[in-house]
Amino acid sequence: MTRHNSTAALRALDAAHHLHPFTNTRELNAKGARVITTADGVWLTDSEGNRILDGMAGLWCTAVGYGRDEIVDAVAAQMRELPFYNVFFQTTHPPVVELSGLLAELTPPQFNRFFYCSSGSEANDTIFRLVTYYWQLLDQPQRNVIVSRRGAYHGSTVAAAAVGGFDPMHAQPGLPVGNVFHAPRPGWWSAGGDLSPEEFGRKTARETLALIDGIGVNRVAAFIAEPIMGAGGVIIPPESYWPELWAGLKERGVLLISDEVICGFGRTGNWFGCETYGTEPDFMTMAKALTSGYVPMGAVAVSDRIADVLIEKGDEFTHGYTYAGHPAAAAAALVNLRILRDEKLVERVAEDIGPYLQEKWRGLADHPLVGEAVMKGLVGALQLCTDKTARRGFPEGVEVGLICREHSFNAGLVMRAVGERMVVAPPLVLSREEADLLIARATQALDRTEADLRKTGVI
Ligand code: PXG
Repeated sequence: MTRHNSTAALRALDAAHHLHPFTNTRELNAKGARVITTADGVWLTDSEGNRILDGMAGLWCTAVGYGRDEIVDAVAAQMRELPFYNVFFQTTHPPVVELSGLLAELTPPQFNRFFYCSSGSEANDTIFRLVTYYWQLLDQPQRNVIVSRRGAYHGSTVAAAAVGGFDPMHAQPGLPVGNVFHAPRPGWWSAGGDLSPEEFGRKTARETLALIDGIGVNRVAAFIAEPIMGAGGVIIPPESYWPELWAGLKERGVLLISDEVICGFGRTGNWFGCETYGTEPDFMTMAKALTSGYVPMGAVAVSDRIADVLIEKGDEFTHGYTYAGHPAAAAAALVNLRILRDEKLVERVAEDIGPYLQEKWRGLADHPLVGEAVMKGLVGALQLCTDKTARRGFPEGVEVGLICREHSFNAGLVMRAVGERMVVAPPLVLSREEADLLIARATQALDRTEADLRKTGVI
């Protein structure tokens, strides 16, 4: 067993020397970070010995759950055999070769070539460079605009942050957002007004196509979107949205980048979210559940029609990362994907644990604080509100999501707060008993949040 310093000592050292991502350091240091020490299955243990059900799969990553010795052993064996070698300068190595072959089998038929990196952000940066290079090779260099969506998260590197539609990131100086346009997102709760979700889905798709037409189709290189927006609050689009949008993109010859960093590898009940919604993207961004987060890895899936142009017309693609296709990461990905395939975890999301949790999750809509309770596959959200019929949120300054998140943690469940939405994306190995516990603990968190809000007179 690993020995640790005391929680207080770890917190003090962390506060003194560690700058955390997406964190207000002053606030964090005033209270001290939660220290997670071990994990197994869907369970985390903190430095005080508390067992917490991980409703967020790490950070949308650990599809196969924690403690899979098969992955650990494969990584250890790989590191003994070949801990590192690069894939530049006309070299390769067995794990990355095998991984590429397996990805070609598991991804939709148009994908047979893969470019590697270490994160979703790097994968998106790679795609942006590939997209503009592709149009340049086709003698259309003016096609360099990327259309994204408001509220989208596509990563934190400079290009990925610029393309994302996350306002607080754009408010920080220095992002070159010039060639990016943001379309509306299909979040019915906040923007649907009097329309039915289906009408609203179609309307949002048409607005997106109108934005593209306004920019000029001959200037638009690609449209990027997640099948289901994840970090933006688990925005599950109305069923009408993707068919309408996909038909319009195809008609206009605008490339589709499906950011599958969260939706990929079973999360929505198919291997990829684009399969759930019937689109045929030209690129897929992959990371997170590619290795279940055991070792960092990202990848870009490049469709045949793009790859054929790059290979036949292009010269050297002057782009690459030292750790592209890292042997240990590739070994982790290989075993992780085989677990997903051989244990039929994707089918399990579609046919068993997905429907089971969805039904119970939707029942949370009866709670006085919950306006909508939505879930597709194993990714869901609760919209917190003060008035369900008027779809009204909370007064300025009431951080209801953060209050609920704290109660959730204290009840032994990790839920993520996105504004007034509570989101979950548990490991795909979640059992029915654990699903029941997830619902019981989410209910407890909602009850305690409601009690707090009543005490302070907010509701
Ligand atoms: N695309 C999508 C759709 C993502 O969700 C990235 C790209 C970037 O991946 P990397 O590996 O560079 O982080 C992401 C990442 C959250 C949260 O709080 C979500 C992400 C990252 C950090 C926090 O929900 N998603």
